[in-house]
Amino acid sequence: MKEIRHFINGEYLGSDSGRIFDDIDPASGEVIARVHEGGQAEIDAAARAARDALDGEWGHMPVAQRMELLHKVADGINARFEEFLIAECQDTGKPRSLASHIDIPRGAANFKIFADLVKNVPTETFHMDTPDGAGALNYAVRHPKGVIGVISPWNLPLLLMTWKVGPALACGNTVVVKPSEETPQTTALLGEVMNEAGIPNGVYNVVHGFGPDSAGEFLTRHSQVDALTFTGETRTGTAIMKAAADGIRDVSFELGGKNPAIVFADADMDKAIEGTMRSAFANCGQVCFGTERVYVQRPVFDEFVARLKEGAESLRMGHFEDEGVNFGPLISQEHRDKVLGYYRLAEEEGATVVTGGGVPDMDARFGGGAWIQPTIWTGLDDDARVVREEIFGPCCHIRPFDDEDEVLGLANDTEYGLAASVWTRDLSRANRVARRLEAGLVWVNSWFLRDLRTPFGGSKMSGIGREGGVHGLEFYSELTNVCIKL
Ligand code: NAD
Ligand code: 6OD
Repeated sequence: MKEIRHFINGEYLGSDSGRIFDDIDPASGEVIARVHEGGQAEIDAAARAARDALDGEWGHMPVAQRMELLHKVADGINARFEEFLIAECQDTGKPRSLASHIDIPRGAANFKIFADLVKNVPTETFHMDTPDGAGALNYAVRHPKGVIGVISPWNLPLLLMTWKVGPALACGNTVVVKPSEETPQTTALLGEVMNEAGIPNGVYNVVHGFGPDSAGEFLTRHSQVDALTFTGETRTGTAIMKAAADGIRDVSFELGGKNPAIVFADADMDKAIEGTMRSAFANCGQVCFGTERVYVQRPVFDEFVARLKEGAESLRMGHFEDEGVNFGPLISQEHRDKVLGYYRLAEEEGATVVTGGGVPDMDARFGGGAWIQPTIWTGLDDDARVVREEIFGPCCHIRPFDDEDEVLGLANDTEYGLAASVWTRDLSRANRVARRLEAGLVWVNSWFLRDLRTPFGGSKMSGIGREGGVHGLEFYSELTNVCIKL
């Protein structure tokens, strides 16, 4: 049985407490690995290593050399692509096609893109007039913020962790990562790549464990951690923000969503169906900016519902290695219980179940797996809990609308503000609607089309701050303004 240890100061270490937990294959329910659970001692050691690395070689390394090392990390992930792929698919159950097109290549790209960006970002300068006529020159200097605590979720484990670690290291920080307890493998494997690439000890540290009263909470409370970046549930974000208040530490949060898709009658229907299929069902619906509310203009409502149903029923469930599979299990039995609770609630709230609504029949090898049917509902009231609360499963509710103002009111009537997609051939309308949507990301005639140089994040309860491109630099670095009297 595989054993997964912490990665601290360049070494794989067990826990002082000897506490171990299971890493479960969500497709079968079998134990894949045994994981060391970190406590205060491991977080102390990791934070100390990260602080020492800042004061040592890494902190004094010329920028060009740092960037060269980050390119080597990306190359190292690509060189071990298959190993990362299998580890990610085992931990999450996601289809190989998804991990090989998105998770692993993006995991590598996150190091190159941010290294190149930091190398090329200009410095702000202002010349100012002074009474003596000689003037003064102002310029801003960027410094790393220090030790960054990174807390990541299970849905896109390598991608979402490196999306934070890439820019953090590019800006010269060091990190202590607490990956999700559900998906420890790729974060652990990345330690080997860091060593192979020649990243100095203590720059990248990993402590495994849970959230409350475990490695996650201890990391958020540690006095040597200068800032916290977190992706996960809004409720967890609240707890982390309270912890960060001690020491007035900065936070960057990517949280939950209840994202709308708006389909106008003039949309290219094939593309709208294909895009909504992906946004509702890809990764078994476990994508933060996935669609759970679909608004379709009345003239095409019936056609849209019928075609999305047909699409959902044609998804092929199975093991990530099986030919043609494009739909995996949910992450865990616990999460399936939560999603099935919403499936039952939808019926209690009066939904028409267009398709799905339960658990599929799977063959014996998947007996203990967290399988669930892709599900579509219609007919719910706008204040139904199923329409208002994030479910994070492969499901959506479809509702008809008549005009632009009405649909904007419906789409914005949520406490979340992460993402939306708009389907129409009328680009003036697309622009008008996109600008009035209360969301950090709006896709027009597309979904999950991501350029890493663009700002990413949510408004309202979906997050604080923007990462991506130069926007991440604001979080991952401190600015000093130097004013020279000439
Ligand atoms: P989660 O909040 O339960 O856990 C995320 C991480 O936080 C895990 O590593 C967990 O161990 C840790 N954690 C939990 N409680 C903690 C605490 N009190 N202190 C410190 N750490 C703690 O989220 P999840 O179940 O892993 O992921 C699903 C959620 O994440 C969904 O709500 C989804 O919308 C959200 N998400 C958002 C984005 C985004 O970019 N906005 C991306 C992916 C997932
Ligand atoms: O693509 C990204 O950069 C990103 N942060 C994706 C988030 C997906 C959430 O599930």
